[in-house]
Amino acid sequence: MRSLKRIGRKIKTMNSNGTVLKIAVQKSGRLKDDSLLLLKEASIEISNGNNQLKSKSSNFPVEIYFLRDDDIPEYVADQVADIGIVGENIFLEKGKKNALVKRLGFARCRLAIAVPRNTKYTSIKDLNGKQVATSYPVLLQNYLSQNQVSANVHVISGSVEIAPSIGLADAVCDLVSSGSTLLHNGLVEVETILQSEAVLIKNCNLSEEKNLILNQLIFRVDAVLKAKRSKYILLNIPNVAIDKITSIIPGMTSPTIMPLCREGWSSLHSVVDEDDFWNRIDQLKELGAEGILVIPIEKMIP
Ligand code: PRT
Ligand code: ZN
Repeated sequence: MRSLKRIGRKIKTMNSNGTVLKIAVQKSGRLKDDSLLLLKEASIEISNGNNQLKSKSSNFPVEIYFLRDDDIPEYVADQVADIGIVGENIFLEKGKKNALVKRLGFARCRLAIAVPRNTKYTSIKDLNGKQVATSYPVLLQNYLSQNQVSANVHVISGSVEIAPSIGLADAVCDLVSSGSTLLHNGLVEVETILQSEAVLIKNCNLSEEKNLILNQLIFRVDAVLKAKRSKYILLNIPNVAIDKITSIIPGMTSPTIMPLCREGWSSLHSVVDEDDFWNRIDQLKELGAEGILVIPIEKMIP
């Protein structure tokens, strides 16, 4: 691994030159709180007063710019900001020459086509010659073209879901998370164009100094995201099952095993992935594990 100490020393030197990485974050809306929380969990302190446009971290060489999410890709492309946190939907729709650095696991949603409940819909071909309202004309048009469908795309900036009921469109293409907005407007989802979540994007021409700061930021973000996906687990196991249980929950390197006062039993500590957590717990119980404790992890550094 490239020496983090060396990177840290280099950043300190650069910091004395005043190099800071400029991060664009949504000013208000669905992405803002989780974006700032992620930075906080990465131990980056930021003061965020009301109506503040810019804020400098007191303990890491970054400056935060609070902007509308739609503008972030352009500001990053123009190097007003060096990196930004936006929905993948906006990153792809805006089509700027930025790079996707990392998926961040929050603000999950999908871009979907929906039609009125009473519409007979069998396939995307049914949209030939129809009007589709959306705030995502680029992504919609790409999808229609890929499917050789020729529809009229109506660009609307908000409340897309009411377009069919006021006679403005036959279908909509909008973001969906719980699906309740579509339901309330008598629409049903028929096509998924994109699965989206918040992403970290960067300008492709960052200086070496800025890339070094970015690498350290990514290192911290990785530790936070990995910890969120994992749980620390403590359990009592019969010694005869140690080998089998170790193969089920191998942990980061290998589990810690300590003898219990109870003859023939040990305590085992390990780390499990959130995704297949319950499946593994069932297997552990079948092998005789008892007294299972599960603890959240704050940071995980391999
Ligand atoms: O003011 P600014 O331009 O910065 O913000 P905005 O109002 O354009 O965006 P905002 O805050 O609403 O959303 C920011 C990002 O959050 C989006 O670009 C997506 O990446 C992500 N996201 C996640 C969502 C949703 N979920 C979502 N459900 N963005 C919008 N919605 C809307 C959707 O447009 C529809 O109106 O919520 C409604 C559907 O929600 P459900 O739960 O009823 O399905
Ligand atoms: Zn927006």
